[in-house]
Amino acid sequence: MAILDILNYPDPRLHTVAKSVSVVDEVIHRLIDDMAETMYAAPGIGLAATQVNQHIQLILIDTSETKDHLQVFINPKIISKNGEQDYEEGCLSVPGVYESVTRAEKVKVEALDRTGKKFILHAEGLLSVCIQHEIDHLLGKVFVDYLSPLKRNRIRTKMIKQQRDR
Ligand code: GNR
Ligand code: NI
Repeated sequence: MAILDILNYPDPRLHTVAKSVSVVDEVIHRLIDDMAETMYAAPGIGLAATQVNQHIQLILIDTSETKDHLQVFINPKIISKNGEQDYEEGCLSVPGVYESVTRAEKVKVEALDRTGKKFILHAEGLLSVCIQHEIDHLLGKVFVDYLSPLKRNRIRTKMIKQQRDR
């Protein structure tokens, strides 16, 4: 396994739209293993392939306390959503920034698991927030895109300075 580099905002590659996965083969399995190691090491509760510069529809999530409930979503699609919730979000690609974002309260998601089998999941609370945050990455969207242009520009400047001074 290997720890992969995570793209940092405002890297333009974070705005790439991911392609769907046609076959769940050993190449995908290798990427899943490396992304899992990367996510747990960060540490984060989710990771989208976009963040490690792999532009395919693959996301990993583990919102468990014990960090032993890895959930893999290939070609995830939100088939229904309802309600609203505000959550203070963070992102491994925007380190040190936490801002409130309004999203759906509950989502119903259809995806393939790591064996290529289709499943449907009903999520609410943090898991629902995380699924929506990760699917946004696959669409080339980062949570700061929901903030005002003023806030977003302040974050952009802060990130550029942070990366320059590292
Ligand atoms: O680790 C993460 N924590 C988090 C907290 C609130 C809302 C969303 C997230 S996802 C984030 C990991 C990440 O950047 N995934 O793309
Ligand atoms: Ni993120």
